[in-house]
Amino acid sequence: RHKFWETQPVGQFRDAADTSLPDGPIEPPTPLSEVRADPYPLPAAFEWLTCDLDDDAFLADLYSLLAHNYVEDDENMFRFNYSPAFLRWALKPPSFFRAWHIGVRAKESKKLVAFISGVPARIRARDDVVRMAEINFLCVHKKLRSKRLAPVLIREVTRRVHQENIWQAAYTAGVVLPTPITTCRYWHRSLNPKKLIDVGFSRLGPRMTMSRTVRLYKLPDAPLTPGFRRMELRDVAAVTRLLRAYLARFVVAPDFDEVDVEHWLLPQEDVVDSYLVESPETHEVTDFCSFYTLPSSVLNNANYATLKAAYSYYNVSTKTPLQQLMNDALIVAKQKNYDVFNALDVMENESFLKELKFGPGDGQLHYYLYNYRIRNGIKPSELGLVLL
Ligand code: YNC
Ligand code: MG
Repeated sequence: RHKFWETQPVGQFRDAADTSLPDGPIEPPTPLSEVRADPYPLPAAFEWLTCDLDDDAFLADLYSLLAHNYVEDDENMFRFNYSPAFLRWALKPPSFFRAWHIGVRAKESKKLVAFISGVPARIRARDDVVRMAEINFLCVHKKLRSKRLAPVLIREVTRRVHQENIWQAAYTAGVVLPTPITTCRYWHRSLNPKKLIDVGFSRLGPRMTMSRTVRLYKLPDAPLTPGFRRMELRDVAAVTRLLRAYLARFVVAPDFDEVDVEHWLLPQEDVVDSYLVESPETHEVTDFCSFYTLPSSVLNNANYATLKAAYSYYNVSTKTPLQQLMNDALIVAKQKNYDVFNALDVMENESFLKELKFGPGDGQLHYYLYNYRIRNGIKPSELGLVLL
């Protein structure tokens, strides 16, 4: 039973067998004049806060709320530790709406106790390019859990998205809700196996010694593909062309233009890294790979406080085989001192995961669309969308 989700325009489990329901929007837009004008009520001790990510004091409060209360693994050994610079990048893309950065604070202490955010995106489902909100960073302080605050946050962000005449959204969650469009798995490639074993992220394989394990995951010191280099501002047009042509192959994918690519893919230290292959002969950009930086706090370990993790983002191969390109991505991540490189089984990632010594993780990541039905769902390999 989902008391809240059963009231929302999302694919309902009970409709799964109904073949008469068409793909596309579940409900039509309502006239803007009918969108509720006032914020939803909060319990009396709390108030809404429209956040200013340019204010370093607010950003520090948001960082700290998430660092202490955001997503943990099933065994509560690790917690995501999004950096302040990452949060600014994730929440301020081109044409972002400040009203979609929504905090809840205690009236008396002014302490930030909950948060939810949306950012605008154009997402294509089959041949329908839809303006959507990408919803992320839903967080309620541990001391306020199970009091039905999350549905209030979700309704409030929905109201503010509707005020911009946007009626669809995309989001991911580790929990099962009505109804995933697809369910993905994370795969992990050890870069620093000794530390990963020490903190309990991975275990020494059967009949493996530490020195054999270190040797197994060893990588060359520098990328192998001639012409492999960091992406620069001058590459935005070429990368946009490569990426648009590639993402057209997937059933659900973002519709990126050059402005989006400059924001989401131009490298920013310890936030997002992008590399490409420029042909040494023709100077044509033929291949592209990228990853974002999301450390995890290591809870309760005497030796280490954080794991430095790289997450595979968008990759396009036209000349360099994808496996060779991703091997170079692993090499630069190792050079930059990441402990682990993670990738979902989306797009064509399955084609390199096993060969490059990624191992399957235990958590699943479910992808959802709000007010948009895709009747039989899609396979992870049909998904061209990576949310942060
Ligand atoms: C979740 N992750 O099922 P029912 S992901 C959505 N996403 O409702 P309460 C969730 N809904 O089942 P708590 C959810 N987790 O009764 C729970 N729910 O219908 C639903 N964790 O609310 C749940 N961050 O306040 C139930 O639960 C109802 O106090 C229960 O709060 C939940 O960012 C939460 O994992 C997640 O901070 C805030 O546990 C809290 O437990 C927490 O009693 C750690 O809520 C951090 C964490 C979630 C990360 C993410 C994506 C969120 C998407 C939200 C949905 C967006 C819909 C589209 C809106 C725009 C539409 C337009 C147009
Ligand atoms: Mg609650």
